[in-house]
Amino acid sequence: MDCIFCKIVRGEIPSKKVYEDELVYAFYDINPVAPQHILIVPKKHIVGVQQLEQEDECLVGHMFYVARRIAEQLGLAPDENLNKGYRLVFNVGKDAGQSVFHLHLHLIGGRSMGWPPG
Ligand code: D5M
Repeated sequence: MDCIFCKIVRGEIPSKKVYEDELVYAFYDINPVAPQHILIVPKKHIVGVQQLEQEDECLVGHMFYVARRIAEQLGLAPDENLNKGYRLVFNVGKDAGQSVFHLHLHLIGGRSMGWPPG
Protein backbone atom coordinates (compact mmCIF):
# COMPACT_ATOMS: atom_id res chain seq x y z
CA MET A 1 0.00 0.00 0.00
CA ASP A 2 1.41 3.35 -1.07
CA CYS A 3 0.57 5.19 2.15
CA ILE A 4 3.24 7.24 3.90
CA PHE A 5 1.99 6.41 7.41
CA CYS A 6 1.70 2.70 6.59
CA LYS A 7 5.35 2.88 5.49
CA ILE A 8 6.30 4.64 8.76
CA VAL A 9 4.46 1.96 10.78
CA ARG A 10 6.36 -0.75 8.85
CA GLY A 11 9.68 1.06 9.39
CA GLU A 12 10.20 1.67 5.65
CA ILE A 13 10.35 5.45 6.22
CA PRO A 14 12.28 6.72 9.25
CA SER A 15 10.41 8.39 12.10
CA LYS A 16 11.10 9.56 15.63
CA LYS A 17 9.10 7.01 17.61
CA VAL A 18 7.44 8.03 20.86
CA TYR A 19 5.33 4.95 21.58
CA GLU A 20 4.21 1.69 19.97
CA ASP A 21 1.93 -1.20 20.84
CA GLU A 22 0.01 -3.80 18.85
CA LEU A 23 -2.64 -1.29 17.75
CA VAL A 24 -0.98 2.10 17.38
CA TYR A 25 2.29 3.85 16.53
CA ALA A 26 3.15 7.38 17.73
CA PHE A 27 5.93 9.58 16.36
CA TYR A 28 7.01 13.22 16.11
CA ASP A 29 5.39 15.28 13.34
CA ILE A 30 7.93 16.31 10.70
CA ASN A 31 6.37 19.78 10.50
CA PRO A 32 5.65 20.76 14.13
CA VAL A 33 3.23 23.60 14.88
CA ALA A 34 4.19 23.71 18.57
CA PRO A 35 7.17 22.69 20.74
CA GLN A 36 5.56 19.25 21.12
CA HIS A 37 3.71 17.80 18.13
CA ILE A 38 3.12 14.07 17.98
CA LEU A 39 0.97 11.94 15.69
CA ILE A 40 -0.81 8.85 16.98
CA VAL A 41 -1.79 6.53 14.12
CA PRO A 42 -3.49 3.14 14.04
CA LYS A 43 -1.42 0.36 12.50
CA LYS A 44 -4.54 -0.58 10.53
CA HIS A 45 -4.99 1.59 7.44
CA ILE A 46 -8.08 3.78 7.82
CA VAL A 47 -8.43 6.81 5.52
CA GLY A 48 -9.69 9.08 8.30
CA VAL A 49 -12.63 9.73 10.59
CA GLN A 50 -14.72 9.93 7.40
CA GLN A 51 -14.25 6.17 6.93
CA LEU A 52 -14.47 4.98 10.52
CA GLU A 53 -16.55 1.84 11.04
CA GLN A 54 -18.35 0.80 14.21
CA GLU A 55 -15.72 -1.91 14.68
CA ASP A 56 -13.10 0.86 15.04
CA GLU A 57 -14.72 2.45 18.12
CA CYS A 58 -12.37 0.78 20.62
CA LEU A 59 -9.35 1.56 18.47
CA VAL A 60 -10.16 5.27 18.45
CA GLY A 61 -10.69 5.22 22.22
CA HIS A 62 -7.28 3.59 22.56
CA MET A 63 -5.73 6.37 20.45
CA PHE A 64 -7.08 8.95 22.91
CA TYR A 65 -5.84 6.99 25.91
CA VAL A 66 -2.36 6.69 24.38
CA ALA A 67 -2.42 10.44 23.68
CA ARG A 68 -3.23 11.13 27.31
CA ARG A 69 -0.37 8.94 28.52
CA ILE A 70 2.14 10.54 26.13
CA ALA A 71 0.97 14.03 27.14
CA GLU A 72 1.54 13.14 30.79
CA GLN A 73 5.01 11.79 30.05
CA LEU A 74 5.87 15.03 28.24
CA GLY A 75 4.67 17.12 31.16
CA LEU A 76 1.81 18.65 29.20
CA ALA A 77 -1.09 17.49 31.37
CA PRO A 78 -3.18 20.21 33.02
CA ASP A 79 -2.33 20.75 36.69
CA GLU A 80 -4.80 20.87 39.59
CA ASN A 81 -5.73 24.42 38.58
CA LEU A 82 -6.30 23.25 34.99
CA ASN A 83 -3.33 25.30 33.82
CA LYS A 84 -1.08 23.97 31.05
CA GLY A 85 -2.69 21.51 28.66
CA TYR A 86 -2.57 20.30 25.10
CA ARG A 87 -4.77 19.94 22.06
CA LEU A 88 -5.94 16.74 20.35
CA VAL A 89 -7.05 17.13 16.73
CA PHE A 90 -8.38 15.01 13.91
CA ASN A 91 -8.43 16.89 10.61
CA VAL A 92 -11.22 15.32 8.55
CA GLY A 93 -11.04 16.05 4.81
CA LYS A 94 -9.21 18.67 2.81
CA ASP A 95 -11.20 21.71 4.03
CA ALA A 96 -10.18 20.80 7.57
CA GLY A 97 -6.53 20.56 6.57
CA GLN A 98 -6.16 16.79 6.22
CA SER A 99 -3.18 16.12 3.97
CA VAL A 100 -2.34 12.51 4.85
CA PHE A 101 -5.19 10.08 4.28
CA HIS A 102 -4.34 7.61 7.01
CA LEU A 103 -6.17 8.30 10.29
CA HIS A 104 -4.00 10.25 12.75
CA LEU A 105 -4.56 12.08 16.00
CA HIS A 106 -2.46 15.22 16.46
CA LEU A 107 -1.16 15.79 20.01
CA ILE A 108 -0.01 19.41 20.14
CA GLY A 109 1.38 21.18 23.19
CA GLY A 110 4.10 23.19 24.83
CA ARG A 111 2.60 26.62 24.19
CA SER A 112 -0.73 28.32 24.77
CA MET A 113 -3.11 28.21 21.82
CA GLY A 114 -5.96 30.32 20.56
CA TRP A 115 -9.48 29.40 19.55
CA PRO A 116 -10.97 29.14 16.96
CA PRO A 117 -8.21 27.55 14.91
CA GLY A 118 -7.49 29.00 11.48
O1 D5M B 1 -1.52 16.05 9.14
C1 D5M B 1 -0.53 15.31 8.50
C2 D5M B 1 0.74 15.55 9.26
O2 D5M B 1 1.69 14.56 8.89
C3 D5M B 1 1.40 16.91 8.99
O3 D5M B 1 1.42 17.69 10.18
C4 D5M B 1 2.81 16.57 8.57
C5 D5M B 1 2.96 15.13 9.01
N1 D5M B 1 3.87 14.32 8.23
C6 D5M B 1 3.83 14.11 6.90
N2 D5M B 1 4.83 13.29 6.53
C7 D5M B 1 5.50 12.96 7.67
C8 D5M B 1 6.63 12.14 7.95
N3 D5M B 1 7.30 11.47 7.01
N4 D5M B 1 7.04 12.05 9.25
C9 D5M B 1 6.39 12.72 10.22
N5 D5M B 1 5.31 13.49 10.00
C10 D5M B 1 4.88 13.61 8.75
P1 D5M B 1 -2.89 16.41 8.44
O4 D5M B 1 -3.89 16.47 9.55
O5 D5M B 1 -3.21 15.34 7.42
O6 D5M B 1 -2.66 17.73 7.76
